[in-house]
Amino acid sequence: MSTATFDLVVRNARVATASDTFDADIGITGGRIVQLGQGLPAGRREIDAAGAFVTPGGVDAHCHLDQPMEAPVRMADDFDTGTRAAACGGTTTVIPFAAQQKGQSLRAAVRDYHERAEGRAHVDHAFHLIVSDPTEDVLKNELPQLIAEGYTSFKIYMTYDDLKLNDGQILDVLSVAREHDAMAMIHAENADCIEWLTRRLEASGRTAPRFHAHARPMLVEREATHRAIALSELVDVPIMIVHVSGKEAVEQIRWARSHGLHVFAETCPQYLFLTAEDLGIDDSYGGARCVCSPPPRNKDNQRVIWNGLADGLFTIFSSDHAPFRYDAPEGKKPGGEEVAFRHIPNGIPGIETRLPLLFSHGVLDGRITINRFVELTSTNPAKAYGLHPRKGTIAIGADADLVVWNATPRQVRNADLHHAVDYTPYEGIEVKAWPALTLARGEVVWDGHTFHPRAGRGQFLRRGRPSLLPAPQPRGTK
Ligand code: DUC
Ligand code: ZN
Ligand code: ZN
Repeated sequence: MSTATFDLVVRNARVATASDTFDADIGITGGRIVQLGQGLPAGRREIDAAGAFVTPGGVDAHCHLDQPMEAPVRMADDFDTGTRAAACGGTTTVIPFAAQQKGQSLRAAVRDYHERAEGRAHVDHAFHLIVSDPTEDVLKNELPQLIAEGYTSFKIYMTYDDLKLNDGQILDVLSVAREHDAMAMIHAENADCIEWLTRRLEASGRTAPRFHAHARPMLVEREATHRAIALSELVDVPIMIVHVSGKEAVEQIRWARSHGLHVFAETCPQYLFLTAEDLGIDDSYGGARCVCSPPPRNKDNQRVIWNGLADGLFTIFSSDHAPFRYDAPEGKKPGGEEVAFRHIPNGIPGIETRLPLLFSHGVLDGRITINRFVELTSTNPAKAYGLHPRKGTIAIGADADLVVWNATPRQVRNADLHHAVDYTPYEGIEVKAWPALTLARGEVVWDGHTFHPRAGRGQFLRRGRPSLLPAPQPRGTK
């Protein structure tokens, strides 16, 4: 009989959490961290981290996997390939979206999404809801029931014809978030301005991918961000503004915070590493690879986003992985055609590169501390969406989701990635580190060279009350 105390010990780790950095061995049993200390007794298995940084597994709280799209468009990644890529980039929990189609019940959308995930995921996962049709039944029954069942967050769109809500509908849905303690995520871009600009661009023949950025200038994001803040103030409920792209939206969020409003904010790698020039400097079609919304801006705005990551403006850093193949009739060339920008599916891949890009260019280049890195990529997403402290930290009782970092310089190459997309927008970018090991509930899923598949090993996570929400007030005190 084995005398080992633990299933696994990760030895000599330089552990970083959102608050501390310390040297420890990590004792793991039954997929959980059961002891932290120096000189721990033997485990059945031992991994020597030899002074390497060990961080909590990433929580990617904004990614799109196998989300139903209008034909012929289809996402390249399902729960198998998407979570495979996540694991190889150090992410051990993903939260994609169960999207309600107009006319569909929320419950049906959730049921359909469970079928898509069932038996396929390599890492743990939860679902945000997308509310696109807030009928009376949705507002009174379905949404409150689903929140009570652990779907404690949902996304609201202010743009996209098939998803957008008007202001009255947004107020209705935010009221449900307030009443039932859910986190409301908001995609803030002004749909009418975008449509008006798009028509004018089309009328003058300006339909190449680069005009996507002209149709969605910062002004449309600034206005919608301001309006989202005002609507949340009216209802008196916290919101999360997602994929913030630059200065004018950041200014709105700073203003809201300075007025005591609970406005959380998310940004993504594309706003640090891409600019509008990546959509093309002429009318060639290749820029379709980087068409996403809001669009990437310019270098000045990249600096504003870096500052917001460093100074606490941003709450979380997500990928907004929205995977479409470039050279494919179901991807960026719908039906095999080079189409006008209006018809290019919005979104870029990034689930595997999110952590290495921020670790290298943020932590190792001295822009943010390693503790802030952990907070942005793991702890705060877990807190914002009701998964903490099971996820998002290295602590006794937490799931043994861990990343051991190497410090080996390399270039990002799509050929090395594990998604099912035929490009990465980050091709050729230098990074100074990459996960040498990813453990998901104590199992090695990535060893720095090889992915260790076990489709279905990822569990669905029923979530609790988002702990970033302010403590509930006794009735009558507000
Ligand atoms: N924008 C979104 O809002 N979602 C998916 C991808 C994108 O570009
Ligand atoms: Zn969005
Ligand atoms: Zn998105």
